[in-house]
Amino acid sequence: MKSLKFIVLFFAVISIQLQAQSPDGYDLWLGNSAIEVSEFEKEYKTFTTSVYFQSDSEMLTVAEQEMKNGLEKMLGQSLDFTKELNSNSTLIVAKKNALKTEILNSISSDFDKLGEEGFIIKTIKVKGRKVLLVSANSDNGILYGVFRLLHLMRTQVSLSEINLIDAPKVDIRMLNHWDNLDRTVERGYAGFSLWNWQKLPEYIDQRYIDYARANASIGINAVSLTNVNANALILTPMYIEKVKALANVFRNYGIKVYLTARFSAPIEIGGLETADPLNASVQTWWNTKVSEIYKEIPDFGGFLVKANSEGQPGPQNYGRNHVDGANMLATALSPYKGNVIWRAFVYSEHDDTDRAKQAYAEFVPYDGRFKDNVLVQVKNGAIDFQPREPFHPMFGAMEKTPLMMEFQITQEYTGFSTHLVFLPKLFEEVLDSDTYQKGKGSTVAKVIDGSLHNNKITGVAGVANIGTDLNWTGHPFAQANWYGFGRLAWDPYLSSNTIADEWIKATYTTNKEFVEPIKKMMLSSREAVVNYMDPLGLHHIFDTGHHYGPGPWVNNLSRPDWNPVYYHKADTEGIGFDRTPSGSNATEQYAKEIEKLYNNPKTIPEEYLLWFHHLPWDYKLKNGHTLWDGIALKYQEGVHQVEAMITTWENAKSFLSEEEFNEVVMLLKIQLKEAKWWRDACLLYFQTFSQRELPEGVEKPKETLEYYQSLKFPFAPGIRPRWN
Ligand code: GCW
Repeated sequence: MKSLKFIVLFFAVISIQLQAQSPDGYDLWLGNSAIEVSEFEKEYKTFTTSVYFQSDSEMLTVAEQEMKNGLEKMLGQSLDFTKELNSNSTLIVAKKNALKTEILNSISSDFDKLGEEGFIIKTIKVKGRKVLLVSANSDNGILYGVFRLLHLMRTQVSLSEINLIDAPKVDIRMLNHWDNLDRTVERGYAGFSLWNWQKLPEYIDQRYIDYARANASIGINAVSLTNVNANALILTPMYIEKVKALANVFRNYGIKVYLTARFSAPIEIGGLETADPLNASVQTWWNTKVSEIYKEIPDFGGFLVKANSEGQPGPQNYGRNHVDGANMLATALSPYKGNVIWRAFVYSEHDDTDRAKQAYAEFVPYDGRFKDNVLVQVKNGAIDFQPREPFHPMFGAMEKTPLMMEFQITQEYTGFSTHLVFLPKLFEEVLDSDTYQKGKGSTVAKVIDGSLHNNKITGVAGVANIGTDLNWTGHPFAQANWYGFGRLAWDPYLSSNTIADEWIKATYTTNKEFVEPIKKMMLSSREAVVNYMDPLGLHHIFDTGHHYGPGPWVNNLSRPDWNPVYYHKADTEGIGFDRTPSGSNATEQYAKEIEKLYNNPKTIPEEYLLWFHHLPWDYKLKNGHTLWDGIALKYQEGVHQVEAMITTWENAKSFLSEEEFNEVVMLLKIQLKEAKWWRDACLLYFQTFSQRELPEGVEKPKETLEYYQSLKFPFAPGIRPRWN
């Protein structure tokens, strides 16, 4: 008997060690390796001597399992969870309604702050003994509390005096997958789509469960499964059954499923002759379709719609407008409390005004006309997910419409999944921007969380960077972008510094010697990509179609606003897009305070300079350099920043397994090569206009401009497939 015990123990230890060493990244930030020599290990063990977990629902059973697995792996011992809450309990995980009065008395007012999804983690005294309590008003809150507690232990935070109350500030915290039914992913760089439509509904891949766990651990509570360049087939019964199978998995993790609705679906799969939103039979078709969906998926979230944008069908095909289209779908969804998320990413081939102005011009007049269950989803900037964009002026202009933020987590314009770019830094910059809509302090975060305008419903969406790659995101550090997105959707006031800190500690180690330099590297990585791709407000100068690499020279596309030359406007005089009153006057879409600041090249923050101004090559920057020299030096700085990232990573080697270390080294080397490629190609091209030498300190390009222009990448990943 004794020897059997020994063998079991021996294998348990081995498996803990393997877990700790598993470097493939599949565990994300949830790797529950045995806690390294931790000053809190004793404390955690004391708190887990007798655990009571209220598990009287499916969701709570899932949460209990998560907790048990996590604790056992971290503490390296098996734990007994008691069925009864008793006087020996050291850790109590239970909803408010299951707590005894003596406990409730000490915390009852806290529950008012929790809403439907918040939780409390608090050490309380029961009869002179310390007890750790995780509580909430709902199952959902408990689930989030469990994940947070495990995170706190994983990142070695003392629990002995903990008093944490946390609740999400945003209602819909959503991933948008741009996944096609053939499993390709538009702008996806991490393999194929997770959704194995052919094997669904019967075959439930473990990945679906682990994906849901990861999302729940950071508070993501909604996913749109399909590409916004939509295929109507997803709304047919065969696919609804498959979607139902996924929804059944996700439900226990508090996640609602949304689908993208192709506006012309009534024609394509319904046999109607029109999709006119004001046509009664079209409305009836959608009503019926929605009721079919809710019959199978009672908590279905609703539709995400890209309409009359980049060739997608929409209400304008019938002389109607966005309000008509969105409200028609909202009418169908509202009996079930479903939502319409209507995208504002529109710019028209028939409109030759500045593309940056078009969404605002089209949507702002509709403020107040959308139904209550419509949210308008706006990209963070007015062009398209560039490494840096000023915040979208719509965020300061629609008081009566819930505006949902759309960030891009997948790195379409920031180096695919080969570049280490920590995007929460970008997200934070946008959320912290002041719209001045209701005076100073009217930040985008306050628009998004509804506090500025008292919105009844709020949301944040991120275009997912997840696929079938073993580590989910391609680049191990791209996991931090998924993580950080979720954290910011939960609390748009979190700092990127805090997020990086949490992620590094949960993913690698809590050792300061590792955490501090790696954090510094992550936090500077976003500025690096801006510098080596789009310094000083340059934008949209990537190559055609696949968007891989530089293409500032491209000028032959059918629509002017698809050509990079439209955006940089380089000529022998200078460079930049004049969006002041002497140009397109896009600045007038911002509040007066910003307009004034931005109209003047001397007062605009220089990171936006060429976004709003066309300036001579000899224009003097704040640091005394001419514009030409300044651009060149920024490109060079970006390259140096990547070199510094490599050094940082090399110095961290002793904390990493061979595999973990090498994987990132190889990726950083590609990043360096591509940073140089961007620098050289852009500078050689712009030099044909500036006619000036490269300043001292900027490396001479190794190739000619013609060489860079000749590069072709017909098989670059993430390329747009045929849409229908
Ligand atoms: O940036 C562009 C992308 C398209 C995408 C579009 C959008 C889904 O290049 O691939 O289409 O934005 O956001 O609709």
